[in-house]
Amino acid sequence: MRDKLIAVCRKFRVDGDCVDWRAISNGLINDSYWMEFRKDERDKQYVLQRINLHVFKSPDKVMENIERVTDYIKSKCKNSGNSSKRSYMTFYHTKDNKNYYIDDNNDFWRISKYIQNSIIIDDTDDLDIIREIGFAFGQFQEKLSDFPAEMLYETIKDFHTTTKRYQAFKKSIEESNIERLIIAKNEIDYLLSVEEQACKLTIMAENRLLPYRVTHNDTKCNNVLLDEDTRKALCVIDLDTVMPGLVMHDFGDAARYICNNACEDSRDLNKVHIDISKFRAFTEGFLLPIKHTLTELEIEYMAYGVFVMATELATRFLTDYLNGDKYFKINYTDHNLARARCQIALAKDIYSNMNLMNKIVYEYVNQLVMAI
Ligand code: GN1
Ligand code: MG
Repeated sequence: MRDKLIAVCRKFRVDGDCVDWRAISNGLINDSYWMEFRKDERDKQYVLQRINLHVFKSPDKVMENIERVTDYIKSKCKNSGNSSKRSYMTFYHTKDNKNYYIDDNNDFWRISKYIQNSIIIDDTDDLDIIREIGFAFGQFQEKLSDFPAEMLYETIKDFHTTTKRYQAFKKSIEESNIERLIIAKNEIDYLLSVEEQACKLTIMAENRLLPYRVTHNDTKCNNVLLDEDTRKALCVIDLDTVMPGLVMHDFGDAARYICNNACEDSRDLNKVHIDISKFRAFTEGFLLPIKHTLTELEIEYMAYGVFVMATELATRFLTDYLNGDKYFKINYTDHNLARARCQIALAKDIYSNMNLMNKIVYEYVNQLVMAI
């Protein structure tokens, strides 16, 4: 493996000796590796990734989007007086000036600069870090608020079109093997029973009640790099799904992950609930950079977006379970079922906390901070 990875790095004109490497295990889609090379006694680190071609059908378009978005963010940072190279991603190019390389197996690779002294976290109880992660995603959206959305390809069609996710779910129910269908009966029944509520934002957007903005669309907290020492956010990463979407998608996806008292695939469902202190910290951070840009309906449905994203993802995990685990990487046989169960438990808890969560959103929009 090591030799293969080194050979790919060479295509991007990385030279020197490879002195260390390891697989980076987070992420359910692409394969990622940290690589270190030494040249003239200086060490340089990189992140090499193999793109999942089952998920991304036109990876060259993904890379075109990424080039445009990273260039834009870079110029925004510079114009605002932030010249730190740690606040944006840098991708390397091959000899023929492409920011990707396709090998003899038709595997699709890209390589970016490893940002020094950066860490990612998968979960945390530290409210300052949670606020910071909220701020990073809010600011990311704010930075791209005047980016021409028509310049972006739709890298995964209908990624957060919940109605389409439900169509795929229903098809998987029809085509599933009977054993899995029986095992997942309760989960299927629940998700079908909330279809209308889950699809509400998609329908509102289609009726032009909610605006499409340039959104990240995959706002798990491990897609924010933090400074190892200060724990301040440096840079938002994993830009594969940056495309037009709803602000509640980014808010909701991040909050359903970081404010869950348990991890995304927890099998201890008693532990799964939305932690209101975390939700408060996240909301404060996320809304600060963008609250002045939001419409009344966006504010009204912001917390609702957390329910929608938990439900949509539960539907996606269960669809994949019924389809025989073709989309998300799994670590054991019923992993996708466990993930779906966890997101369903979370969705139910979010639904019962909706009034309180709405109240918190309005507090931060109006900048009234009250202790609960
Ligand atoms: C996938 O690979 P990762 O962790 O960045 C998925 C997201 C899901 C997430 C669930 C392109 O993201 O939509 O929310 O898993 N990305 C894609 O953990 O489908
Ligand atoms: Mg991703």
